[in-house]
Amino acid sequence: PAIIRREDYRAPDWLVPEIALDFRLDPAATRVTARLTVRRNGVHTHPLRLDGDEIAPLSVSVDGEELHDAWRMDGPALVIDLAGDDHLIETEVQLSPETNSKLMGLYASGGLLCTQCEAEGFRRITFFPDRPDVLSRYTVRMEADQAAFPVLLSNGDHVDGGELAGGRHYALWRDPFLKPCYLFALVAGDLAANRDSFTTMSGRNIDLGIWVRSADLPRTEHAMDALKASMAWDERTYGREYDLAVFNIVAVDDFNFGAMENKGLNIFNSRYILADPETATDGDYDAIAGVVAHEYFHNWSGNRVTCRDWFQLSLKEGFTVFRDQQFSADQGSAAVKRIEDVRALRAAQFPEDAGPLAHPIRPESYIEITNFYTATIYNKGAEIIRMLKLILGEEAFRAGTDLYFERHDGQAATCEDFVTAMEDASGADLTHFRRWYAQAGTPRVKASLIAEPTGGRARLTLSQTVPPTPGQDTKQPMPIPLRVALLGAQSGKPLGPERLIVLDEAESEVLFDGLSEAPVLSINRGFSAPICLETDRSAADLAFLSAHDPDPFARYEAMQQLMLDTLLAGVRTGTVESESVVKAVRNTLTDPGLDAAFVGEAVLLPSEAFIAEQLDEIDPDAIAEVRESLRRTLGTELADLWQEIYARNRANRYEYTPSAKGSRRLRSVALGYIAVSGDEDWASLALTQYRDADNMTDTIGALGVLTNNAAPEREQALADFYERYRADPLVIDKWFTTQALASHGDTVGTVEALATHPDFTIANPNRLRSLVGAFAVNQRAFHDPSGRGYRFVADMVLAVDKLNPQAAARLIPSLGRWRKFEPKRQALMQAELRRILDAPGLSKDVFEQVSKSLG
Ligand code: B3K
Ligand code: ZN
Repeated sequence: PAIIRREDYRAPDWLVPEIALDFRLDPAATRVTARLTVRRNGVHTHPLRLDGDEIAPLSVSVDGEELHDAWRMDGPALVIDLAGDDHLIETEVQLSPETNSKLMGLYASGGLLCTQCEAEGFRRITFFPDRPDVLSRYTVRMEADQAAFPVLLSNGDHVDGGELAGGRHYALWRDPFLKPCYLFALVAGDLAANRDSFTTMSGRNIDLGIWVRSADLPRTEHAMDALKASMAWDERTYGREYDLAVFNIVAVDDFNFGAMENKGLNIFNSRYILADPETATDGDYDAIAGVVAHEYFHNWSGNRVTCRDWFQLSLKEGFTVFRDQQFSADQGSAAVKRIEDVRALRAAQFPEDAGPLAHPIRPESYIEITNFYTATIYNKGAEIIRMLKLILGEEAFRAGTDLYFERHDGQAATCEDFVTAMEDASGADLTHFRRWYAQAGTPRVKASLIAEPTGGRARLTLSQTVPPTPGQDTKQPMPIPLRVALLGAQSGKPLGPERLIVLDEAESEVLFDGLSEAPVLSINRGFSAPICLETDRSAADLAFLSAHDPDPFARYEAMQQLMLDTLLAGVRTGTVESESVVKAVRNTLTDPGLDAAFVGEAVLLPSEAFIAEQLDEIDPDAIAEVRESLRRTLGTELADLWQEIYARNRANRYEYTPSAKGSRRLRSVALGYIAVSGDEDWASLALTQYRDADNMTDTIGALGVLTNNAAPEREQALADFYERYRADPLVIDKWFTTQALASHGDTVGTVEALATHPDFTIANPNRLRSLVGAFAVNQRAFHDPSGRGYRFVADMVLAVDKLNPQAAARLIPSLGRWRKFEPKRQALMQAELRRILDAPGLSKDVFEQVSKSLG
């Protein structure tokens, strides 16, 4: 397959200022007529080239005359030779939404017809220059059977509609804003709306609608609250006002991604809309608010200002993730949100950056762009924006975003445009900062503080290296902003104000003086840079920071580092020196100044995968054993405390407040420790929590603990859960996931058996992810020494690839990390990757991921 390169970008030969689409909708045979006004762009003699994918033209006409020989197919594309500069092109195609299993283009989901066009799905609907720098004004007419599809939605404003003969009806929508075709959407179906309204800062009234099956209406309140909060927040924080008169959201059950920011008509995976306390966890509630905000924020960062080409994807995604992170931080505990975001970065992005699929946030080439909707583009992209804000300061950053939106409104922009706007607004020189866009790999920073015995002085030495990544052997130093403070070893108080040190050389030194006591180093506070940090701080220093650092993130981080050092030493030596961890955890559990949500995060051990990341050669069993042993020790040594905390945080009636959420979180963490503490009653405690719970957080918290630990109550609870929720697919997804993530027993066998369960299907991306996606990140089970886990996932990849290549390709990265494992597993993993590569008819998606992984 062809490699697309960033350096090959050329402006489009033809522009399409206007497009009128006419859909005669039918699940088996939909007719699409497209009328394109095309205009030659610049002086050239190139023909008009319209992308297509699995579609064939039924007719082609130019300026009202049907053509028979002036067009040709070049592979999937339609090519028309045109003289002159302005023409009207009309094409007609027929689609079969109900057999579209790729879920790209127009497809059917649970009786609805809906679309997904990003990145290159529009070409599956009609012939068009499917690239984000072609911006058009859209008029969309839809016609369908009125009984089956009473609601007809598209982008922009509803301008006309009515009944037609034969039980049919139509609707006409017009979007006044120019947009790239990836933001086109339509939905047809039997839907009901939760309707509300929002008054913008300039006093305009916006009609809001969240469209779902009518039975699901009661589960849309939380999403609606989040939408209104997002609209107000973007006005306050970025001065961004909504621009159309309507904003609609539709929830669909079959969706490749989380959600999609189509102009004025966001389409969501139903898991990011539907929630009530009985069926959604606190984590689900948070994710819903975050995704609703994210898609809403795209209206400016993505839609009003879009991307010139797909290499600029992080321009909209990194920035928008940053904006949704800020929003969520402002809604609840900023410290806990930061901890969660960093944990997600470390779980998904750091391994990606250290493996065969590493790429800069602005990649240089791709085979299939869908493979680049990655944690790097999204989450590392957000960290880059966060660093910009830190370096420039709050005010200059806002001046920069204002300038960016003003300068590029209605345009398809580049990452370079964003950085230039930041420079122009602030006067800063960001020449070196641009390296963050160009270089892949997580920088490693070493920091060492040497206090002089007398004179109140200390010297901080810093050095950085950026590891080689595919295609980039040598790297230049990055500008790394480090928030640094020194704390007094006796008083625990900061010795002077926090400093922002930007390390932009390979090595550097910073002097501190006027220190009134011996200092302890607190560095990369708030995770000010996305790096791996190595310091020579002792266990005592880390324990001290975990108890005294006024920056909550730094406190959490010190504890994590202490735990990690202990665990890594355990893997090396076979014995776990748990004393300082036990003391530090006790200290955290008994500190009256800390809130429950923070404590719940701080006392969790680093994940097996994160421990693995630190090692040159991974033995998953050794890691699991050492981690389990430290977990058991914490359970037993602090048994009374866990019991007391469990009792103290016993929920009363369900409430969705930060403090009630924190209590639920800490209580489930405590239950987990009680289960490994040797307490005889743990299973009945868990079962009682399971039975008495009035919310899904407590229910699944108990079920998870039961599933992880062998007990007869496990089967009982799992069977009960299934019976109770068998009619609710989103909850049954949790039932699959809980078992796929289990850390005890024969998880491989369980997962193989679940794959034959009548409720399992590879056609629905949520269900596929709930079992196979979850299993592939269960480090111990997936890496079962027999290789069965690898074989299972590879079989799934091959089966799914025939239906939905995007979904199949997402399963590759876990196998792709083979180089990091001990030799036996390496060989087994590589063999499965080869077996996939040898399969006939592989998609571009899977081919790219597998060939790069073996590469
Ligand atoms: N922009 C969409 C991503 C769609 C991905 C399609 N492969 C969702 C989002 O990031 O908001
Ligand atoms: Zn996005």
